[in-house]
Amino acid sequence: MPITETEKIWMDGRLVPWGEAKIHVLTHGLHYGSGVFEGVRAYETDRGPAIFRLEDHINRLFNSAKIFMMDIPFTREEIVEASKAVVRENKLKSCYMRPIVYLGYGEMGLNPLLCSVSVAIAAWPWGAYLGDDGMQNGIRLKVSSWQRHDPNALPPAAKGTGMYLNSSMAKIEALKAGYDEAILMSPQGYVSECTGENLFVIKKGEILTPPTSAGALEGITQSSVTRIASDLGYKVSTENLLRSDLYTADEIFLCGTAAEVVPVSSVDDRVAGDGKPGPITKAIQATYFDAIRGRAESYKDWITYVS
Ligand code: PPE
Repeated sequence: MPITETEKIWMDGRLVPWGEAKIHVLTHGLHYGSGVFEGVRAYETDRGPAIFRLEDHINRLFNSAKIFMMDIPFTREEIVEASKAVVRENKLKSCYMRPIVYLGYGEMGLNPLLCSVSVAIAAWPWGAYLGDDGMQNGIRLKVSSWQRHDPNALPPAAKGTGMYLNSSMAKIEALKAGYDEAILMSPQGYVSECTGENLFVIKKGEILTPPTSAGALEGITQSSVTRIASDLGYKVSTENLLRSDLYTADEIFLCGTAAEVVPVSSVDDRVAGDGKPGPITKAIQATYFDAIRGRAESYKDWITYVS
């Protein structure tokens, strides 16, 4: 999806013009994928723009950095304030935000402990990640021939930049085969997640989602959906799922910050339910859209106004 340029990007403590937010080609993070990042969204509310679950994203960013032993040279509060400033200073009503922590220029080689740690936060307007049609009518998924990495190869709880080559391989395969998105399985044979989204399966009114031990990121949207679904009266469980569970589900949807909540119409050409977004998916989607825009009183604790 193309990026729409905005005015300023926060880099290591100051706002710089978009075109000047540059790094050296010998930056460690470019060579070894040694970075961690977040995807965050801000939405227009009746009290101005608000960032959805900002503190949770920044906490996960710090956890990701801790896993890879990167010392972020700013406090959580400073990163939270910088995130708000990026939305405010770019006068954005709604946007996608990309905080990234990466090992910088100056050291080469596989010992990352000597490297400098840099932080940047960019924001730009971004539409429906998997398309407006997919959001309305559902998308077609394919189980990938690429596996999600084993938790002892790369930790799924960390959102590491280099880890995403795995997702990109699966995405390429799915798109080339004419599908919209891929599902990755764990090396143990359980359903993990999609390339940039968590997955939910609905069977006989019960809502199921795979655990981190199956290679899934601890999704913030996944946790929002879990709370929303429970509040709507559904039973939600984190459970290992088999490939066949995808084929016999009544409803399937995926979720993530970029993607939001997206219905699935089929998996490997096995139609989910009647192929149209199901009633539980639609109810969760509608509540999620209210929550992110600050329209649901019970989820106001999830939003941070930028001014
Ligand atoms: N799994 C993966 C692998 C993943 O990348 C994401 C977010 C999720 C699950 C959902 O997590 P959460 O956003 O906390 O609900 N993917 C981000 C990046 C997408 C991209 O780079 O493109 C995102 O949604 O911002």
